[in-house]
Amino acid sequence: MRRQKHLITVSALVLIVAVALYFVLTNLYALPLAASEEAGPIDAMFQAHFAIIAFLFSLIMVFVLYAAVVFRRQPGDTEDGPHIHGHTGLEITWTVVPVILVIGFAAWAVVTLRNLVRPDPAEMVVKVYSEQWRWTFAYPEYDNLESAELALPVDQPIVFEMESSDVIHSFWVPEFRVKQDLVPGRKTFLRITPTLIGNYRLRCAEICGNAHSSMQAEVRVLSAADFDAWIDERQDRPAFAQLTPEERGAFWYSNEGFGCAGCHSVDGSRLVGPSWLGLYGRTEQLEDGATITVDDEYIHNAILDPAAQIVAGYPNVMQPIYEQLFADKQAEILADEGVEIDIIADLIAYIQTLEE
Ligand code: HEC
Ligand SMILES: [Cu+2]
Repeated sequence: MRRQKHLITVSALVLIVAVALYFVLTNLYALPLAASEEAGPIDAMFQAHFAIIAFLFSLIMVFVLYAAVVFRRQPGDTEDGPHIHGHTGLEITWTVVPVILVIGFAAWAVVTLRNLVRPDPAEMVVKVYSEQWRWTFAYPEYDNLESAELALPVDQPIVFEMESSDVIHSFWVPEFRVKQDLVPGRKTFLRITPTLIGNYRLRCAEICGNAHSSMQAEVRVLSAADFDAWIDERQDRPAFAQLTPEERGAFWYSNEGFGCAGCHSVDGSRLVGPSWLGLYGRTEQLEDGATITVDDEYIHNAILDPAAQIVAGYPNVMQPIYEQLFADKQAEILADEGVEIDIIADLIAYIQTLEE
């Protein structure tokens, strides 16, 4: 009779603590907004894990604490406790039940993964290129249009074809849940169907060097009409030859151009690198103790050979990649528009407009 009373009390306690713990866990580890079709099945697995973790933790802790408190040694009790030689039924139960659970979860995971990677006949290809430390996207269905921000039409299945030109990076938008590494020398794929219009952020999820934390990109999920407008706007961009050097400089600076904006602000605030506000003509303290005045030549060198002169107080993380990138772009414009453009001169013209 007494035994039954203990059992009922413990069972009730286990249940109450498990339910309470489940609520604490799911609120403590609240999952981000779910913005893709893939998020549904993954979140369901998370919730099931939380439920089982809460139950098992409660089962063990309640038994241990209950026994320690209720069956503690009474004052004056000097007897040994009864000798117990195990319980075969119990041992079989606590072996078989977890085995079934683990196999069940494994089967569930395999089925979920297979569904997540299955090609969809209606999917749109978006290419993803990663390098230390920036993302570039290309849309083969729209003349290979290139962009530094990722725009996606809502409810459209997407397959990302991903490549890395240096080290391992990882494509991760928490709201889409799924994540995939980009591995140099091979192509990797990731499939998502965005379901919620909004702005998100892509973060590299593989530590990939000094400026890993700044390897991010804007992700915009748009309605079909807004996505078409986004494409049109980019395809109908005025010819570079028709812009002034300052306008071109501002474009090169932006994330649609060469992404200097990721590390340099134009409003005086400090990002990874120094702000460009009031840069031209400024007296700059270099790491080696020298002082210089910022002029055309200094900017030229700062871009082409960033490691040669480091601004004091800043990390040496700017990559020596721009000479090649600029040369390629200039050749492309020459071929398209028949004009020679000097991207560094454009950038200098733009920087000169940023007076304090
Ligand atoms: C990954 C971050 C990053 C990116 C992207 C980046 N820079 Fe920098 N840049 C820095 C850092 C950090 C410094 C300061 C350290 C140094 O001098 O190398 C710097 C310094 C400079 C300087 C010297 C500034 C001064 O105050 O003396 C210039 C000019 C410059 N960058 C131009 C550019 C241009 C143009 C681009 C785009 C084509 C660009 N940077 C892209 C991080 C970056
Ligand atoms: Cu990275």
